[in-house]
Amino acid sequence: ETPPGYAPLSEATLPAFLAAVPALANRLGGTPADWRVNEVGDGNLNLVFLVEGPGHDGRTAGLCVKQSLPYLRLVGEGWPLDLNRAWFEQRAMALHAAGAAGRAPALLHYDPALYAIVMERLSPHVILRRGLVQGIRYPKLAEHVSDYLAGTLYATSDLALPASKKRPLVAAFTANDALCRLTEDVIFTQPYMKHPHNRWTSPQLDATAEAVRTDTAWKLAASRLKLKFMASPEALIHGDLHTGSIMVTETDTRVIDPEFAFFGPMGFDVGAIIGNLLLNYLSQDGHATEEHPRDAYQDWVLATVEELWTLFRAKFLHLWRTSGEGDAYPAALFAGPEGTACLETERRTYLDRLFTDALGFAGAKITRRILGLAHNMDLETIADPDLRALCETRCLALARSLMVETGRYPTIKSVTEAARHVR
Ligand code: ADP
Ligand code: SR1
Ligand code: MG
Ligand code: MG
Ligand code: MG
Repeated sequence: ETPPGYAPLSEATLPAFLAAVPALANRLGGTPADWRVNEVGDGNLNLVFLVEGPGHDGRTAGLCVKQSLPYLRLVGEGWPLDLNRAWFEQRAMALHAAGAAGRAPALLHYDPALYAIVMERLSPHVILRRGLVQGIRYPKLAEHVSDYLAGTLYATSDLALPASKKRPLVAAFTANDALCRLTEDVIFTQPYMKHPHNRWTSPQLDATAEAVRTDTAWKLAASRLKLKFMASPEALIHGDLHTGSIMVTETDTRVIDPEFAFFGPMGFDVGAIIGNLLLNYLSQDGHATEEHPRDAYQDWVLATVEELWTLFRAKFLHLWRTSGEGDAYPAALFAGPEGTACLETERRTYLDRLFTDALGFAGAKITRRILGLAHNMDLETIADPDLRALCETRCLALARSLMVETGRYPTIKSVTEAARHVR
């Protein structure tokens, strides 16, 4: 049963919906009969339409419309899912807009009855994961993603926001319960047990999947990370920042799809992107051919991981030193040279802890893509199952080490070195 006023949009009904909002119709130009609509959703959850109109002054104009379905698209109507995820997505887009500073599509309109978001259409951007699988370099990626991460996470944390402003936001996003539970189940729980949602490359990884289920140290690490995910309202996190949630050109980078947003641990976002890049690195051996070796490309992927963390750390520290009205570290307690020095040491310790969190979450994000419900095209498009299983085995070895032996990785360089040598 869906609420009154809700119905899934279609390519046929979308023009009337847009025509009823003058600012959108005006942006597209011409009349509804001139608008071309395509449903392009390739994610796991929602409908996404791209619309193109004649625009003005001979320049075509586009829009993107994203609508919740009352179920999980990946599985079908048998798995109902809260429509309200669209509300959380548009609220997160609005709250992140200043911190993201142009690194996300502009939010143009929200229809609460249809659970439909209208946003800027990104063009000629492609999904980062697709570009990485093809071996395309994005020179600005680390700079742009670190801008987004530092900007959005710092601005919504207790370092920047007074508690009286943050607490109501934490309360509002606590209601994104359905999507938080989905993450808790499919990332932190199901890959470590027998569960009908799970799948893996079989029979090659049958013994590995079985071994994970009896690996107490790994299950404990996953559960510690789950607790951290559930009980650390540090900042408004994106909540699903994998390489399928980033759209790129050679010069531009935009983060899409924050429907899993809630106040959670910052390391979950940082770890999501690092984990997805490490997974891509290890998948490249499955895509290399004699004519198209991937070694130099693999170097670029790991250099990007290093640059991303290094820039994120520096940008977050800079924001903390230079701005913020948060209540967490009252300035009055840290006056004078001794206070300044002690606060600076505290900032570095904080970033070290965030790094450790991120590595654990990176491992969990890798593991779920190999043993859980939703897999990644980086590995899925390796046609030879033996070769795919070899890449996946390396991914799992690295993932386990990041989760269980996190203390072995004091620097990002130690992580990329481990990725290079994992067998
Ligand atoms: P889901 O929540 O179902 O994963 P996404 O928000 O990831 O949906 O969008 C699915 C796809 O729609 C993306 O992979 C991308 O191809 C396309 N898309 C999403 N937002 C935009 C946009 N603003 N401009 C252009 N294409 C977009
Ligand atoms: C049912 S699991 C679907 C996955 O797709 C989303 O993008 C999230 O990553 C979620 O875990
Ligand atoms: Mg998506
Ligand atoms: Mg999504
Ligand atoms: Mg190599």
